Amino acid sequence: MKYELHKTDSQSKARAGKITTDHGEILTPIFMPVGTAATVKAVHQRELANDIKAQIILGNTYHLYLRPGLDILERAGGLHKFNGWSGPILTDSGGYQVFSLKDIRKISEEGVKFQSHIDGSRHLFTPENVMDTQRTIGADIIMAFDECAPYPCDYNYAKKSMEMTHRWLKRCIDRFDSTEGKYGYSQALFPIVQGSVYKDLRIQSAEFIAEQNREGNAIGGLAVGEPAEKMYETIDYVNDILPKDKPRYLMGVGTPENILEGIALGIDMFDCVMPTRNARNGMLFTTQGIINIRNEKWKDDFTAIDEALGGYVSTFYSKAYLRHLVKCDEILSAQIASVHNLTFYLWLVGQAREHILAGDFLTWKNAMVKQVMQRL
Ligand code: PRF
Repeated sequence: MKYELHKTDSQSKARAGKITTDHGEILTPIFMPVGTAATVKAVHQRELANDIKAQIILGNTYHLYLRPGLDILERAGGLHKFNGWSGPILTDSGGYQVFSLKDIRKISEEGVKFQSHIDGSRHLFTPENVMDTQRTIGADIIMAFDECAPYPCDYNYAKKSMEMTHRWLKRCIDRFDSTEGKYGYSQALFPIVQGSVYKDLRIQSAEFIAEQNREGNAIGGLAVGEPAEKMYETIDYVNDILPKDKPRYLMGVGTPENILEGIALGIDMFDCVMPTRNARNGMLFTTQGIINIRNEKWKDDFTAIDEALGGYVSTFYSKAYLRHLVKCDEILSAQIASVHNLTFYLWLVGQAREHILAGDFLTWKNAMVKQVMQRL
């Protein structure tokens, strides 16, 4: 994997760059659609590539390990071959997913023992076996095994948790560097900054992560319930420490506003279930603002979902028709809304990139936050 920094904005910390993987190039800043179980829910690969113009998608180690399981993924020749997405893929390590199992997991120095949410079977994730699992899944970018501390979290817990995440990172690196990809292309390992909302811990963590000198770095443990201002403040000083010549990934974020503010603070990569999950609940993000398509006011609005956005589903289908499908619980509603929301998210980061290159990012960003976050 290679990262080229094309331009840093003069009025903010926003950056435009390019990541090159063995499965293709990613122009940054970028949003990565979430494909937890080897599918971006309700979206075909052809739509992802041609309509949404996704450049990289995400998969989850936890879910893929449980189903279809490593034997099937290895026999398929890895996740790209299995699901037919031939572009870059990133897998999250399962750190975050197993911690959300709360009552059915136990954390120790060794790793995390947990019970499957599907059949209650017992499993152990360790930094070592999570590296092996991500080798088998075969993502281009794989994530270190970390603990995402809950919010709120007392200082002592946050400190112990961060220190364990650092020790786990060393174990991840040892295992990763002593193994190879199974399918003939290279993989990169990104470490994750933790430290909850405590400035001294975050600085210590960012310094430790930067020292490891991996191909890219991530910030975890944010967007877990803390106020947005706290999140921005944290990103700001962490990014001052993370190397400039490597991509920075803010995990699990967020709303269009969070993404634009994150870009302004020097983040290059984002992922979030919001565009797809909210789509399935009837919430649409558009170039003009946010729509709850279930609302009575759209019942006879025969205009396109989002004329200004362009793209097939957003201009072909009307708001009234989509509202009708949603009210009838038709599965096509989930498809249309998911493709639309993802098209919007990819458009937003693409526009951000163009404005960084053009030199007017900050004024564009401030106007765009207001425009796209208003409720219609
Ligand atoms: N760690 C990992 N994945 C994550 C997070 C984290 O802290 C978050 C936090 N927003 C989302 N996804 N491994």
